[in-house]
Amino acid sequence: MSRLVVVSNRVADPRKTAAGGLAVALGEALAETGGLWFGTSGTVVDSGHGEGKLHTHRAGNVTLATVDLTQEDHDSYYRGYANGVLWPVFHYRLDLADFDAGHIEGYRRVNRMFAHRLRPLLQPDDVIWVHDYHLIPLAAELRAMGCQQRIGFFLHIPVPPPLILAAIPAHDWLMRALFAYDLVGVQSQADLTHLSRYLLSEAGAEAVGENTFGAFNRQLRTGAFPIGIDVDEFTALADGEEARAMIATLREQYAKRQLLAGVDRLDYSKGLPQRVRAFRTLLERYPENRHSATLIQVAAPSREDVHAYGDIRRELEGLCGAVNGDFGDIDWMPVRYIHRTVARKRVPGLYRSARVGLVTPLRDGMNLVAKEFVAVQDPADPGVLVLSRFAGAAEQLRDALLVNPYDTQATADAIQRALHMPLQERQMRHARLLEEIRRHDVHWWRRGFLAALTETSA
Ligand code: ADQ
Repeated sequence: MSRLVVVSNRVADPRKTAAGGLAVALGEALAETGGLWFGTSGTVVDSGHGEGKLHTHRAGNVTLATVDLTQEDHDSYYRGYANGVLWPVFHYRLDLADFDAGHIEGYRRVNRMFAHRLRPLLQPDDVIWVHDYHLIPLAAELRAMGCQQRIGFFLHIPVPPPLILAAIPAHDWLMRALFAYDLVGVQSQADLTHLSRYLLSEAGAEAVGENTFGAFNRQLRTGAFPIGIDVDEFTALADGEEARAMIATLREQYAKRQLLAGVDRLDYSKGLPQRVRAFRTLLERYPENRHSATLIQVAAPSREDVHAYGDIRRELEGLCGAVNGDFGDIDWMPVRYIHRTVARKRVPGLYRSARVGLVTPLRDGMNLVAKEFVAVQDPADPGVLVLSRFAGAAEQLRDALLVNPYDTQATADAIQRALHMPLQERQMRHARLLEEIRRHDVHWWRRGFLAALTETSA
C-alpha cells in the first residue's frame, strides 16, 4: 500500500482534539499507512534568518514536516495572494480582490520553495494529496523537478463561474497548473459545473471522458467530493464536561428565552451583517419574539491584517449595537456578539442549547458548522437549521430551511418559521439531516477522494 503524503498550508497534530475533524480524519488516513504531513510552521522569520527552514517531528507513525516563512513571503503568498486575491475571487467578490502584481510573484516563489523542501522527503510510490487554494501550483513545481507520483488536489472553497475566474490576471497560468494534478476535487456539483465550463471555455481543454479533460499533454480527472464531519468525534465532544457545563449555564441564564446561535470566522463570505439585519427584521415584523428571541453570535477573529476584514468587523459591531439599542430592555439583550474563538470543546454546548442554528453565508465551499449543528441536537427535541442556499452544504442538507441570505425579509420569515416549528416536523427534518451527515461523513469523503486518486493512472 502506498504511503500517503498530505500537503496543506497549516499542519495540525492529529492527536490533539483542538485540531478538529478534518485533522483527525487526515491523521487517521496518514496513520493507516504511516505518512507525512507537510506545510508551514506558522512561524514568521526575518529575511536572512533561516527562511524555508525545515522542522520535522513524529506524531505516532506520522511525520510532521513544516517550514518557516519570511515576513515578506507571508505578506505576499499568504496575505496578499491567497487571502487577498484567491479567497475573494473564488467567493465571487472581485470588488475585494487586490491584484497587486507583487503578490503573485510571492505566491509562485513560496510554492516553488515548498516543492524544493518536499521533494527530498518523497518516495517513488507515494500518493500525494494537496489541499486548498494556497497551493494550486505545487504539483506543477513538483513535476518540473521530475516527480511522477500520483498527485491529487482538493479545493475547500467554491469555484466561481468561468468569467469571474478569468478576471484574475494570470488566471491561465494558475489554472493551467491544475493539469499537473491527476485528480482535482471540489465540494459540490455547482463547483464541478463551473470548473468543467472553465476548463473547456478558457483553458482550451477537451472532454475525453466523464469529468475527464485533456490539455497540455496531460489528462485531468475532476469530481465533487463534499466534505463531511466526524460525527462520532463531535457528538462525543457534546457529551464532554465542557459542553455540558455550557449547556447548564445557558439553560439557567436563558430559561425564558429562545436561543439562536451563529458560529463563524469573522469573514465577509459568512453573511454576518445580512444575518443581523434579518434578525432585526424578525423583531420588527414579529413582535411576539421581543423579550424572547436572543441571538448569540460568535465570530472568531480571522485574517485581521487583510483590509476587508477590518471593515466587516466595524459594520457588524455597528449593526449589533443598533439592534440592542433599539429593541433591548433592562432585562433582555437581543444580540450577544462575541468576537472570539470559543474552545472547540464548548462549541457543541452552544449548538445544543439553540432552538435555531443560523448558517447563512453569502458563499461557502461547504460549511461544516451546519453539519456540526445537526450532529449534536437532541433527537427528541431538536433545534432547526436555517441554511443559506449558497453554502455547498445546501446541496446535501435539503431538510434544513433553505434561505437566500440577500433576501432579508424571506430570511426573517424562515427564522420565524424555525422558532415556531411544531415538534413533529422538527424531529422529522432532524432525523433526515442526521442520516445524511452520517452517511456522508469525513471518512466517506477522504476514502472517496483517495480511491478516485488511486484509480487514476500515474
Ligand atoms: P471555514 O471557512 O473555516 O472552512 P467552516 O466549514 O464553517 O468554515 O469550518 C469552520 C470550523 O471552525 C468549524 O469546525 C467550526 O466549529 C469552527 N469555528 C468557526 N467559528 C468558530 C468560533 N468562533 N469559535 C470556535 N470555533 C469556530 C473552509 C471553507 C468551508 C469548508 C471548510 C472545510 O471555507 O466552506 O467547509 O473549509 O472544507
